[in-house]
Amino acid sequence: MKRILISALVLLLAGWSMAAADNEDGSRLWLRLDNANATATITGVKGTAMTELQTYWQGGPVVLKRQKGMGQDGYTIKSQGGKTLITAANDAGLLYGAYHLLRLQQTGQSCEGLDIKEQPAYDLRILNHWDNPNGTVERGFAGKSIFLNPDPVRMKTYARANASIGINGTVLNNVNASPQALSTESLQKAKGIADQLRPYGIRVYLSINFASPIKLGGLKTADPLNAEVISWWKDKVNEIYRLIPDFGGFLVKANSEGEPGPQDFGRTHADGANMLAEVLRPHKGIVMWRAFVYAPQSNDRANQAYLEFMPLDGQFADNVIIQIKNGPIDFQPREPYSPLFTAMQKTPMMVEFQITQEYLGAANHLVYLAPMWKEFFSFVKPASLKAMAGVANIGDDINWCGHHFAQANWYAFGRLAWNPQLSSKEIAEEWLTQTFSLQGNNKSEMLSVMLDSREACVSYMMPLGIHHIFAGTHHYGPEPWYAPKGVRADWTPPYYHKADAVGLGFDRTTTGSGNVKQYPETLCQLYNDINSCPENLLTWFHHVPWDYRMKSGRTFWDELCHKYDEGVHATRRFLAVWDAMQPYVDSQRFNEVQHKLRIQARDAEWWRDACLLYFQTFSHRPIPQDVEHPVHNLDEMMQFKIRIGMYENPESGYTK
Ligand code: GCV
Repeated sequence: MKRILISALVLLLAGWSMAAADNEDGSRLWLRLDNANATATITGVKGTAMTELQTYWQGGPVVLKRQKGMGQDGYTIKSQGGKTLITAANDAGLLYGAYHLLRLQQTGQSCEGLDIKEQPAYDLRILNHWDNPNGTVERGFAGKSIFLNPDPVRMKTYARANASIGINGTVLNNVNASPQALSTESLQKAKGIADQLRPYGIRVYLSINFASPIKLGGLKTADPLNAEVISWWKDKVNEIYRLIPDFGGFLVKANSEGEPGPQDFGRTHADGANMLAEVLRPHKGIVMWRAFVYAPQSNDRANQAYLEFMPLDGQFADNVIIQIKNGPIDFQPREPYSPLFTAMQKTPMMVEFQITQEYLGAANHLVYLAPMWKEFFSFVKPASLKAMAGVANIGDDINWCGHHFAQANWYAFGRLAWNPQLSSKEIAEEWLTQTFSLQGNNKSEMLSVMLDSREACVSYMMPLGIHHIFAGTHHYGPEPWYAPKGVRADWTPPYYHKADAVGLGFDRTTTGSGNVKQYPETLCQLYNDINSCPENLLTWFHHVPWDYRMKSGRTFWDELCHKYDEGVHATRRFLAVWDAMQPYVDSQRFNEVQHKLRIQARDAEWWRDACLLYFQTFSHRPIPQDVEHPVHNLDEMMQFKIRIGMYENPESGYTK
């Protein structure tokens, strides 16, 4: 009887632990570390690095030592006489070294005989939150802002997650900044957040509204050369530093999409940025001034940032960094790099990537973004940049990012900001191993899904250089026909695809908008000639005739149909691979990811059928026989609409 009871107890416990394993909700992100049984013997600096090691490190003694000679945030890890020695020039370096060690442990790598030296590529590795004072998140697909009512437990996980991948800065609010972001009440709140993030080496920054002196300060002007305005900013900045002594600085969206800026007062971007830079200088603060500008009257939006910023090259103060989106338009699934990066020679620059998937299926599509960012770095030398920013995909959803696999993009951003030389595969493998406990073939299969996912997304949304054919405003789903009366032309897809009886695509050659001339000579020549232009950017740079012969031997129209279809088939493969993971993944995360992959596969069909049927009204050519044919007609597809704002993720995608 006793034996039976014991067995029952064992079974009960086993059952309980299986149920526990069955219930992962993703809230621990990639930090699924078990508390260590033994406490490591640690000497050296105190603080977070020590606590993390004491709590999670399962190996022998670790010594943390500050040592001059290394660059900021860099560290070495060495195995020495039965101990592991982490040295760094600053505390943050020790913390990053500690996380490196824990990562080795968590990914099952050897922690013996270590001789590691790491130095981040950039001093500033920063997240940009597009969070509004009311808690909505612009282009946020994972719930409300985590900063609305900052929960200390969540803040701690947020800080740990960031520090574990080297992120050391965060902009708390939307670049479409409310003047209220600088009110005393908001600053008190920012102070509270800064206090929670500081122990993890993370500084806070704020986006500002350039007209704050008027809207918040009651002045008549926000002219950056006006003495009263400068004095208002000085007082405000002093107030900020009294509350947050290590405050990082300002992020500014000026004279862009209706936001105020120095041009409203007859001044230049340099006048505006430099005024703020001088005010911040005594506190060692910086200005990140965005180059995301475009005007409705321009014949090519892709030209605009270059035209506005090149004349100012060399005129910015040395604590201003120009923050440039990776592509010249706006975070499309594929863009060439923004030509400003290779043109500006005398101005510190940083790249802005978008981690949140505004244009890549929101939190419904599995799209691993590292390959896209690596593609950027294959054109722009990492060393030519000062820093890296990423628009966060984080919200108060229990799993932080809406889609479990979207966490990989947050992770990849941090890892690449630390070391842009890491491969997409290395990063994906690290993340996958830590986040899911998949082994061997299962892991390889899921890795291949992650690595193929960006190209698949390009194929089912916008192959061959097509861009910006999204549904109006919320940007979820296809609407290549969207062009309501009264809406600015450059906010409508026909401005970009220019489909007509001849062909498809935007002529940006020397005889078109001239955009190719903004690139260095060799690239200019490459892109300018339709025969040498890479096919994955063909309609970005050329108006391509429907019967143009592609490298595959197919006509352009047939190739387009095949590409869309390939994208659809890829998403079905992703779903099939995931379905086979069921025995190896806890049920909650399995079901949630499966649900999203089903949406993605349906959405991919939606994209293909809507785009092909619509473009067919111009091409007048049949969809090839070996391409799956749409079951709905174009009118039916045009009637299907997703009704959401820009602050939410659609619960389901295409359901027709
Ligand atoms: C924060 C795009 C987005 C906007 C965003 C803007 C920007 O236009 O759709 O939501 O605004 O980029 O980056 O400033």
